[in-house]
Amino acid sequence: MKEKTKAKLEDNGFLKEVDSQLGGNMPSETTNTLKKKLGEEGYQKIAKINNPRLEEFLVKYINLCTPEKIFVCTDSTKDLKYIRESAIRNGEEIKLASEGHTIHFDAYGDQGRDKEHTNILVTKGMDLGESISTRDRDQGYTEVHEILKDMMKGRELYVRFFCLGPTNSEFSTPCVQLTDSCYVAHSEDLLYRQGYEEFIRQGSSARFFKFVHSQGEVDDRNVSKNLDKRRIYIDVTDDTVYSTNTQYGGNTIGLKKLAMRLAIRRASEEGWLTEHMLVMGIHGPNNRVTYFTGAYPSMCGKTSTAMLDGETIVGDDIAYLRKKDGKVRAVNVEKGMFGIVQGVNENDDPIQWKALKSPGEIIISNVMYDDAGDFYWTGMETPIPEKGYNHSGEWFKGKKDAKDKEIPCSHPNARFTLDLNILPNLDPTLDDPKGVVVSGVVYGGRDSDTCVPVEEAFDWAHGIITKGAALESETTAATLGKEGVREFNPMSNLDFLSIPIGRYVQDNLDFGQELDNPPPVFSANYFIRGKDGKFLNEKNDKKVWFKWMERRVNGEVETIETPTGRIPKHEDLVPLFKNVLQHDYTREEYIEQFTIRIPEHIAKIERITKVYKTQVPDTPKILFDILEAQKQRLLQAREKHGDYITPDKL
Ligand code: SPV
Ligand code: MN
Repeated sequence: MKEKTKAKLEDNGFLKEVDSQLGGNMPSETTNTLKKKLGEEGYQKIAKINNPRLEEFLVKYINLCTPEKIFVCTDSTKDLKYIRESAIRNGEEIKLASEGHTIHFDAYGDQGRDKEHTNILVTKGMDLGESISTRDRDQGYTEVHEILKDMMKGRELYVRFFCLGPTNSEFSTPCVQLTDSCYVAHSEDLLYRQGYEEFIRQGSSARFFKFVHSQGEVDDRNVSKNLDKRRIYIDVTDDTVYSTNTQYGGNTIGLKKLAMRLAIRRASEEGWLTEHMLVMGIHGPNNRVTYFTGAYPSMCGKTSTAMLDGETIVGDDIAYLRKKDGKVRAVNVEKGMFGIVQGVNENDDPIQWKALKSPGEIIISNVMYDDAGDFYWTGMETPIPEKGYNHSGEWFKGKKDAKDKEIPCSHPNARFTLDLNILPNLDPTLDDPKGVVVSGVVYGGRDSDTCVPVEEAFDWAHGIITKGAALESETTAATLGKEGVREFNPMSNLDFLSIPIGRYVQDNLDFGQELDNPPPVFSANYFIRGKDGKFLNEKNDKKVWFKWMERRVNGEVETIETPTGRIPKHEDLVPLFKNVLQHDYTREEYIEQFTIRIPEHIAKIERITKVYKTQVPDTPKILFDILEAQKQRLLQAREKHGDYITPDKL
């Protein structure tokens, strides 16, 4: 790969030399094509970047997709305005009553990530294991290039430059996005740092990621028509991702989950980590701010955690982690939020609520709006009109789809897209090129019957294995398919892995090496239920868990040791519940929430061991050792105290 690139660069240098020997600046074929297709202004924008590989890429896809028009977007406000206005002009977004708010719809059935048609393209000998969805590169490449042929005919192509991570930083990864969707181009403005200048800064040696997206034919509602030809192919051999016949952000916004697959691989090669993690500052006593990262599967409370009232957000979805001077440093790969709307209400999510209810640049997708231009969603806890327009077209209460399924007012995976800079709780470190020092790492899943609400691991390896690599979660509407099925989801990152799981687990273990003090690792579970099936916690109890973890990593509270880790003491939680939530936290609540459930834990260890034994051939041996040791501790504790052990017994 590197050799190839070098050869290309040399070729180009050679051509330039020949040009000059011929007595002038005879333009190459690439230059000629670009000039012809982009016009002088567009061409000059590209020429300024001066990157032959970028130019070749552009020419290749312009020639293949044959757009009618091409707009090269720099970081200028004029160019960004053009994108925003085009989204309205061509109907991909509709203005709502509130200033700056627009609504976008995806086709019915295109409201989540399409796992089935999202594949990593692999060459011979590249075995990612059976849990990662792959396709033969030659076949996938050929298929998607056939789909892309003339796909932008009659349409405008937007060429966009962004940077993953802060600019001017070790973390910076330049990206180029080609898309014929203004909604995608506009969403990326809100979600990512502008990267045109970063491309110029990094010069012709830059390693950059490339994305080609076409929404394909659209119907009269401007939604993708040919969902059967929806394909998302990640070519890890060439740092390129193709996405066709879809609009849902998780399938189309190249820099989000598509880039994440490329970055996971790159991180693995270079010894750092790309994680499905929030980054946030927890505010302790005396203005102390302690930073945590947290990995949660989609729709399991990651954004609502990052947005906790009283704390500050660095990021809510994807983080890059690097080791620096014996410490872990993290950045938010993004600078915006693609958050879930469902369930956002004034009481539980005051900051999101206010953002959604105030003027400001926000794209809302797949909710319901009415003739007055107001919009509504399930779980907003204020009255919802009986009719309006939503992702199914004209909507009325009780409307059913072709499969006789009732269509809710908003889709459960309806999203809002905003720039974090409009939020009052934005942490000042967002764009710090060095990132923040991470003092704690949290893994959380949707687990109704096993893990306590919060628990610290014994050490880095124990945390990575029992809390990260053993993570399970019940499926949600973030992906197409059945909801509520318990699935193995290591580090909440399974959907995005582009390297074998065993190697990924080993990378995480290795990451803890050479650190002065690896950050403590915790598990969080917001979804534990009691015997009657009811949730044992309120939505906002997580505020207390984070305040407790902040105290803990600063050495201010003690713990009770259980077979699975270290849990808080009741006496430390009482004042936190009182101060943060004005709640008198009783001993009974504590006992029920923090009872160690031995049979469920043993069953979990057996499930996880089986998955690794049968599906992950390159599992590090230490994973089995750590799980087995945990099982033995559980069995011993059971001998002594029975199946369900209340914390007062320990
Ligand atoms: C997720 O599903 O984890 C998201 C939204 O953050 S998506 O862009 O679909 O990945
Ligand atoms: Mn996510």
